[in-house]
Amino acid sequence: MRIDERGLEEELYRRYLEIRSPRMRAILRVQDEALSALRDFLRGEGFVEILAPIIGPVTDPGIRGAKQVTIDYYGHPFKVMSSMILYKQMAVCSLRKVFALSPNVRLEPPEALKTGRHLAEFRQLDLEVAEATYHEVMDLAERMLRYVCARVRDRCGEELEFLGRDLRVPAVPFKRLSYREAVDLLRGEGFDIDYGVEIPWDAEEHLSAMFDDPFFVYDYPKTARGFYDREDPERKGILRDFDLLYPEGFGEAISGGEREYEYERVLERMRRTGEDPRAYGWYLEMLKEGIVPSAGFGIGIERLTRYLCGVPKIWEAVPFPKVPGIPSP
Ligand code: ASN
Repeated sequence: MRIDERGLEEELYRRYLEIRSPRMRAILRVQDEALSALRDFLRGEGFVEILAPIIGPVTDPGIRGAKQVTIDYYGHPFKVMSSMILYKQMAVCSLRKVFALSPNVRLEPPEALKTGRHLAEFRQLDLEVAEATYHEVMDLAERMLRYVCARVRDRCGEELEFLGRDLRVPAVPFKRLSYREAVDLLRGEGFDIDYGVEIPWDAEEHLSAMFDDPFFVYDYPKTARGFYDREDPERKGILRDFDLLYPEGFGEAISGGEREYEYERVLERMRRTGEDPRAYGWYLEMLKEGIVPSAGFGIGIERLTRYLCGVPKIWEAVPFPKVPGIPSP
């Protein structure tokens, strides 16, 4: 390891000392306002907040190369939630519009440290809407983000000034690029990306830096995402899903989509993504009973804080960051 890398590791390990700094105080005040704004906005839209499980027999497998954490639960291998997607699909059968703010653990490869936007432990606000389309939840996401930016700008003027952040309140609707359009744009910028693969981190950052306001990328290819994102019945191989990207190089903010909800289709998708259906006993049982079609998304809280505050690295937006590869407290 090079000296500067060791220096960074040391610094990241000791980030907890930052909690008393005026800078971290300002960041946490902005985050507090953002959390209140998210909750107020969603309650105003008729959502009910639920509390998500933290462990379970299976968790979200669609985590793009990150590893799940397994614990011993009375002799049964249990997973720490990488997202509560499987549970929110069930919760909407009862409450129609739900959200939950919960911690997720994803052991990203140590190289993910370089992106400055990956944490191994983070918090996500997950929401789900019964019988919605992916374009409807994109409408919701843009109104929500605009509301949060406006509230923070309005109520955290002092903090933003201290942080040197000139936060824009984005106009809606946000731009919507199909995955194909996004890949073409990146190819035009010299990135060698094959259609059908996930957009790599560096390319995504570049794409994000090409815009001044948040924007969507939708219709990802089937090969790039988890089994629960719904494949368009009329356009084989294309998912009715999306990401929202922050501008200015901040990168991915949200990912979401419509869900597969029919037992047979889910089994088929699981086979293709290499999931063992036997591990998903309770989930498949519920699908067999019948669940409502739904759409939803998750927004990473630390990334939102980072964007609102305009700080370069994700760990600067977290009081006790767990950064890939660093065993910090
Ligand atoms: N929360 C995301 C969603 O709703 C899934 C994820 O985090 N992988 O689609």
